[in-house]
Amino acid sequence: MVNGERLSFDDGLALYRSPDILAVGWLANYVREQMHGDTTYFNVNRHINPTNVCVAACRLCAFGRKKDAPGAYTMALEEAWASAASGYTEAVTEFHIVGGLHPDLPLEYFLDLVAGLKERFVQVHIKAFTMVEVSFLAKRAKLSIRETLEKLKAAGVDSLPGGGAEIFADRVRHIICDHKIDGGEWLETARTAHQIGLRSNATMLYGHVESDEDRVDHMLRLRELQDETGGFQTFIPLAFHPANTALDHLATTTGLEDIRQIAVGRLLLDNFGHIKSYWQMVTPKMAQISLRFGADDIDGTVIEEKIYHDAGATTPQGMRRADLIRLITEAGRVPFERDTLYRAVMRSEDSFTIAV
Ligand code: V47
Repeated sequence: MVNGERLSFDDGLALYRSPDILAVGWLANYVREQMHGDTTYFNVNRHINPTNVCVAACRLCAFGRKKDAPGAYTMALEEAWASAASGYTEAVTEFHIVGGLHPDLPLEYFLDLVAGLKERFVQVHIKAFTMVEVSFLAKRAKLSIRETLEKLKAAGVDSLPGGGAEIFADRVRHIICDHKIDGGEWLETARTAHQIGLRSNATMLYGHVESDEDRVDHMLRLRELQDETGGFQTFIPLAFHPANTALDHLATTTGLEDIRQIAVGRLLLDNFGHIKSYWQMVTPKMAQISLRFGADDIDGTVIEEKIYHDAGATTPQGMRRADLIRLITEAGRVPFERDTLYRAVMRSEDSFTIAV
C-alpha cells in the first residue's frame, strides 16, 4: 500500500473489517498527501433540478414524484434559466444539473435548457445528467447512447456528474432501484462519454442493504474502467439518507462508517485523482474530518439542494465560499478553488478567470 502496490478484493474487505480505524485512516491520508500534499479542492457551484417527476420509483429516493402526485414540479425553460441566476452573488463556475426521468419531456427540452444556459452564462461549466438520465433520454429519442451524448455535448454539456451508480450488484439494485439501468449499462454509458471526450464523476451509495463485498466489487469495477478510459475525475461516496423513502426503517450511517468509506475509497481507487467528501451528505463537520482520512475535495457552495433534503438531511442547503475555506483551513489544509476540471480559479469580487 505504502509502496504503491495495487490492492486486491480481499485487501478491500480487510480494510472494512479492521478494528483499527486510525491505521486505515493513516494509510489513506498518506496516499492523499503523496498525491495532493495539503491542497484541498472546493468549487463555487449551483445545483439545478429541472424536474422531480420520475417514472422509476426507486426505493432509495425521496425526491422523485409521479406526474400528478402532490409536490411534483417541472420547470419551464425560462424558470430554469432564471433559477440559475438566483441565490448568492458570488459568480458560480459550475451548474450541476440532475433530475427525474420525466415520461414526457423530450430530449429537445434538455438540449434547449443547456444551450440557453450556455448563452446566458458563457463562462460557466455545465456538469449535467447522470448516466441513468442519458440512457433514458436515448431510449425516448430512439438514439444510441453515443448519439445522445454527442447531441448533449454539442448543446453545451461539458461533463457528467457521478450519480445513479448506487451499488452495481444486481441483488442490491433489485431492492433499492429496481427499474434503473443495471451496473453494466451505467459503466457502458460512462465509457462512451469518456470516449467522446466528456469527463465524469463516479458515486457509490452506501449504508443501506449492501455488503462489504458489494462495496468492494463496485469500486473495483470503477477502477477497471478508469484503467481503460482515464475519464473519471472524482469518486464520491454518498451516505444513504432513509427518511421519507421506502427504506425508512433503515438506520442512517454513523460517523466512523462515513470516515472509513472515504479512506477505503482512497486506498482502492489508486487511479482516481480525487476523492470527494460531499459535505451535504455527511455534514460539514464530517467532511472536515475526512480531509485527514483520504479526501481532498469537499464539493461546493451548492446553494439549493433538494435530493437529500427531501430525504431528511439536516445540513444547510448551501454554504458560502468563505464557509468552505474556513472548514478547510481549520483542518490544517490549504484551500484551492477549482473549476470542474480542477483548474485554478482566480477571483475578484463577482467575476473569475480560470488558469488554463
Ligand atoms: O444517484 C438519492 C443519491 C445521487 C438519496 O458528480 C441519495 O459531483 C442518499 O450523484 N439518500 C445524486 N443519497 C447525487 C449525486 C452527486 C452529488 C454531488 C456531487 C456529484 C458530482 C454527484 O444521490 C443519486 C443517489 O445515489 N441519492 N436519494 C437518499 N435518499
